[in-house]
Formats: sequence, C-alpha cells, structure tokens
Amino acid sequence: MLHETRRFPPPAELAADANVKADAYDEAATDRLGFWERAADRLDWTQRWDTTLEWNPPFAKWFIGGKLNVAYNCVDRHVEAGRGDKIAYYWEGEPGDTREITYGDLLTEVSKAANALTELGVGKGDRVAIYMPMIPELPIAMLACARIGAIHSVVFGGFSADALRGRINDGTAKLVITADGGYRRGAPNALKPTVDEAVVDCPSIEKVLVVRRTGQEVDTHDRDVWWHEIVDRQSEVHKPEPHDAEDPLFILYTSGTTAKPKGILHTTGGYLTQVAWTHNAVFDLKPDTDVYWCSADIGWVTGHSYIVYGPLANGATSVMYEGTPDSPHRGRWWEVIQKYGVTIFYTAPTAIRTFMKWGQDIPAQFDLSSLRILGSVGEPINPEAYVWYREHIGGDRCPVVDTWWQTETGSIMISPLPGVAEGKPGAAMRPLPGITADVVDDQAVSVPNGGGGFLVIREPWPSMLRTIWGDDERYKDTYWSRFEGMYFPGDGAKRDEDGDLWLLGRVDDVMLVSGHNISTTEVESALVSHPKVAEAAVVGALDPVTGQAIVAFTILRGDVEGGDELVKELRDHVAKTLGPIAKPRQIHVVAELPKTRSGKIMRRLLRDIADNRSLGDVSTLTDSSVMQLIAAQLPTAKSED
Ligand code: 6R9
Repeated sequence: MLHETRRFPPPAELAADANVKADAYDEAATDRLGFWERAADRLDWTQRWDTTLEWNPPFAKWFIGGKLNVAYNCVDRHVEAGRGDKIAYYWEGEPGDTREITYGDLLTEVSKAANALTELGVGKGDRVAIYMPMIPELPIAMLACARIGAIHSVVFGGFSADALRGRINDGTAKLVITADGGYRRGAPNALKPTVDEAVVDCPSIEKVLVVRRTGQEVDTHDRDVWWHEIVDRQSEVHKPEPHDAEDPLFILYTSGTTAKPKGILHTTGGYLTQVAWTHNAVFDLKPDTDVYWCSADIGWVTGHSYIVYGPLANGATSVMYEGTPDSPHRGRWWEVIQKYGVTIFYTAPTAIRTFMKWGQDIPAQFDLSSLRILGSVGEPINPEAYVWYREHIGGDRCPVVDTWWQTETGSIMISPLPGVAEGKPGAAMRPLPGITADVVDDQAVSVPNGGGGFLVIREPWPSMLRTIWGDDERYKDTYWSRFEGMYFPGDGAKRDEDGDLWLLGRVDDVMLVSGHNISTTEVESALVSHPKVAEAAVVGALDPVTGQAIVAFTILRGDVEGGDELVKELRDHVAKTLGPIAKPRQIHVVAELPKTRSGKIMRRLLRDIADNRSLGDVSTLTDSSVMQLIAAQLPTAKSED
C-alpha cells in the first residue's frame, strides 16, 4: 500500500571496492553448501569438517566432524598473526572514563578469566548466567566461557530479579557473573542486589562472580567471589581446547513481546561462520581502516553477534559504550562517533526516531564525516526514519542497510549489500547469498511480485537455532508447524513490484479490518511520515462493526501541541496515504510507548489498553510506569467520530 519511489545507488568507490559483490548471489545459488564451506574456511579449524550439512528436518547439524575454538578464532589468531597491538575495543564508560583494549590485552584477560572459571569448577557444557553492564568484562566473560566450552546465557542487565531467576533456573546455571553495578543516566545503577534476590531461589547456583565497576556498597554472601580477587592472580596462559562444531555456544532468551521467553540454543561452527561472513559482507568491513560501532546492548542478540563474535572473528576495531544516548547530553552518541572516527554505525529504528524527535540540530553540532555505512536492526524502519538517518547522520552519502534477522536466526538473513544494492527506504531488499527466504500465502504458495503474506525460510542456514533449550517439541511447534518443511519466523512481509522484500512486523500484529488485512507497520509508517509525528504504535482493537479497528498511539515531535485538530489531521493523513480503510478509529497522543529492552513496542499491552482489559505480563518492559502514564493520559487525548 505504501508507495515509495526514492532510490539511493551505492557510492561508486564503495561499489568498486566492496568485500562482496553481485556475483556472490549466483555463486551461492549455484552451490549453496559450497558457498557456506568457503565462508567457514575464513575461520581457523583445528580439524576440518567431513560433512557440511546433515538435515533431519527440523534439526540441522553443520560442519559435522569439524573442531574449532570460538575464542581462539576471535582473539588468539589475530595476536598470532602479529596484530596483538590492534585495538579490539575502544570502550567508553558513561561517566567519561575510557579503556583501550587491544587484541593482545583481550588474549591475556580472556585466558585469565578462563583459568578462573576452571578454578570455580566450571567445565565444558556447564551453563553460566551473565548479568552485567556494558563493560569490557562482559565480552571477556563470554569469550572465557566459549574458550572452555561452557555455555553462556546472557541476561540483559536491566531485567528484574524474577526474569533473571526464571532464566537461571530454565538453564540450571552453576555460576552467575555480575557486577556491583553500571552507569546509566548519569548515576550508578546497582545490579548485585537483583542477583542476590534472584539466586535465593536458584538451587543450581554455586557461586556469584562479581566485577567491581561502580564501587557501590554490596551485601556479601559465602557464594560471592570478587572478579579482581580470583581473575587477577591467574596465569595469563590458557590453552584453548578444540570444541565440536555442534557443541553449544550459548543460550539466549528471546525478548518476549508475545509469550514466555524461549531459550534459543546456538552452537559454535555454523554460528561463527555466518556471523563472521555477514559482518564482513553487510558492513563491508575493512579491518585495517574501519572503526565499527554497534550501539546495541550485548544482552540482546545483536550485541552477541555484532559486538562480540562477528567483529572479533573478523579482527575489527569496535567502539563499545556503556550508557544511554542522553547522558550527559543528547549529543553523546554523535560525540562518540566524532571522538573515535567511527566509520560504520549500527543502531535501531527506535533510537533513530528518538533522535528525530530531539531534532536534527543536535547531530549537526558534531563532525560525522568519518561515517561511511549505516545499519538498522530490530524493527521495520519506516521510510521517513530511513531518509532522516541517511541525511542527518549519514550526510547523504552513506548507504543504509536495513538488516532483518532474529535471535533464532543468529545472523543477518535479509539485507542489502551496501556496494551492490540501490537503497530503497523501508525495504530490507533481498535475502543474503546462501539464504533462501520467500513470501508465501496461507496455503504455503509463493506470492507473486506485488503480493504479501508470511515470510518463510526454505533451507537450513549455518547460524540457525538448533532447538529451544530443553524443549524440542516447542521448537517444532513454534517454528516448523505452520508450513510443512519451512521455517516460519512469525513475521509478515510483502514482495514489491521489483521483487524486493519489505518486512511488516509480527503477523500477530496484522489487523483484520472489515475483512482487509492491514499491517500495523504500514499504518505506523504513514503516521510517522507526517511532519508532526515522531513515533507511532498501532494496534487492532476489538470492534463490533469492523471486527478489528485501528487504534494508534503517537508521540509528537519537539514542541508540537496535541488536540482534536491535530488528531483529525493525522487520521486524514493516514486515509490519504494508505486509503480510507486504514483510517484509525482513534489516535491517542502520548508521551511514551511501552517498549522491551531492545526497543520493540509491546503492542500486546497497548491492545489491552485499547480493549480496556487489565494489563498482562509487564516484566520485560524497560519502564513499567509507562503503562500507567499512558492510561492516565488517555481521556484527554481521545477522539472519535
Ligand atoms: C535482531 C533482532 C526479532 C524480530 C523479528 C522482526 C523484528 C528485526 C527487523 C525486524 C523488520 C528489520 N525485526 N529486524 N523487522 N525489519 N530489519 O531484532 O532479534 O530481538 O529476536 O527480534 O524483530 O519482527 O522477528 P530479536
């Protein structure tokens, strides 16, 4: 329904010198397994695999018989190749303290941490929960686990004690690694008390390993061990043992916008192959000259794959930032880009829309000329946000890559290649080489160009989830039961007239209005294309006449005032952009929207409000007071005709 005609061809220089060019699509289409074998050969294997893929649907094994050590691939091999002095992370603490960590430093720290874990009785296959702020010890802890073959389960450092306890118990972790606290919004934010509260009911936990970051007062228990006391005295030498390509690497619980969190299980060989390949291809990483920054939290899959494993496997220099974008001022991210000369920047649409709301004069105060590629992930990026990002952050010269993927897919699956694609605002374009994505109707038949339906993946890919931890049945049910022999991610998509893909969000978020399927994403996008709207969330509310009716929640830009006039203007704007069928029944002007920690709007909660139901589970909300705020605001903002 949305009509988008703007096109942005890749800069000539980037196209000429791109790591991956158009021929990769044909190469992979002709011989998909051969393509992934060559990608796997970018890693160092102690023993090469003998079978590339064993596929007993829906269970895949990749690179069978192969052995490798993920930490060796991310750290040691770069030091052995003479790049020990290269910066792995420029770390920037929120209060302004900094650390520069070379690959050599990383080798020392990961080796000591691996020795400490062994002393604490952690061995291969044991689960380790990690609940930490964005400090260097977080990737160090993950790599130490990977090195000894322990399975890490990182839990976002903002989750509640309940959420942490549930995840520890589901994985029966032996150890939790945490910190006294981290800095957020200009103040120390304690973590240890949450861990203390959680582990009271975690019978599997033997020890709690605590990094000192803020110096906050902590209660101590017999099970507690200070990181500096045990890690600092360890040997700097640790021999990485080879692990099987199908040995587990980590469990990560999905963000849970809909149901009880699922422990997504990833293994070593296939995962590292695809994260490294995609990080090289989609960001066109030139390890000698690029400074790469992904602003996600490591507690989210984007941080696992594109702050830790992908960039390190490729020997990149990255920026890692501890805090929030508005501390101590709203230009902090742009200041970081200017300071380190960031060339590749990867963030989420929710952040971009927040910056749009704050105004373009803020980034304009900083020198962002080092940037050459911009990435987006986490939600559909609406064309207005795409174009704003390209213009005001990318100086109208940087391609924007909209990358679609999931915790379950492990790596990017659908994205333009920046040196190949002609960018189209709002479109994730086409599956990457080696990935067979399709859009099908409810009979599993591929839709033609111009059609919409369900996104599916037809063939297994190296970094796919292997199962849901401890629950093969739920794995089959959730992802493989809807369409025979195909992976169903739960997202809707459309294929435009050129055959390019547009992601439309979760299918649970598709509304059925008077017999028409309307995607929440398209209505949100239409709302945000109005110059007075910064953000919008749309849900289908029960309606006696139309079945479902469209209810929108909007945040206005800058100093714009709400009121009935504006609401009418917005409703008409949507009707004009998408057609009268998509005209919202109601539009509420609100100050905040309920979001998960990774920035996804929790439409389920807004549906509860729209239908006047009591609220469901709010444990994964960033800020649970937002819901009261919205509910309190509603009567004044309502408009119906
Ligand atoms: C990486 C990540 C996965 C869900 C996914 C989809 C949405 C992510 C998107 C996107 C449209 C994009 N999503 N990237 N939708 N365009 N570029 O976000 O993982 O937290 O597991 O969420 O996010 O709905 O199914 P995860």
